[in-house]
Amino acid sequence: MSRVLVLHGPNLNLLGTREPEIYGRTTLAEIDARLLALGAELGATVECRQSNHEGVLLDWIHAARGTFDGILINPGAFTHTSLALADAVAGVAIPTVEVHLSNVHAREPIRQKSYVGAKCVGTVSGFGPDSYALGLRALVDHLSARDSAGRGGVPKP
Ligand code: CA2
Repeated sequence: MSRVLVLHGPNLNLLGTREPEIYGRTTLAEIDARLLALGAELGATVECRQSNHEGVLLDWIHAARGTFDGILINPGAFTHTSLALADAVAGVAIPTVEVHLSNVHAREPIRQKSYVGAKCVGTVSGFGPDSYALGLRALVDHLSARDSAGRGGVPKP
């Protein structure tokens, strides 16, 4: 059973309450509940946390070593600014999938650069709350493919 840590970055606690035209009406609590249910379906344990503080997110990523097999992260605006988060993801070497509610590639040029995404297995962007569900499926699939390759199975390309 894979253990997945879900991290939500700054301002995502406001989801469903402000700017619904960009970020929709689904609350963070609803996204978390959906991820917990999907995790159970996929045979993964899921723990969700949100912080507005870069250092707290860094500490959680560091402490994930030995406790979590994978990380699903929406780094919020830190996506586009934080070399520190990118270094942490690379440093702990825990497979990480980046997700975004909006299609960051269709937005302002500054949002089209992701420092964190460059250190991730992959990114899902633009599907609203479904980005998280798709990202969780991809992460769990990646972890089980990696495990079976470790046991002598055929690795995915
Ligand atoms: O599309 C995403 O998921 C983002 O990570 C959301 C970030 C943004 O800075 C990234 O470029 C893309 C912003 C999250 C702010 O969330 C709010 C939710 C409701 C009201 C205000 C902000």
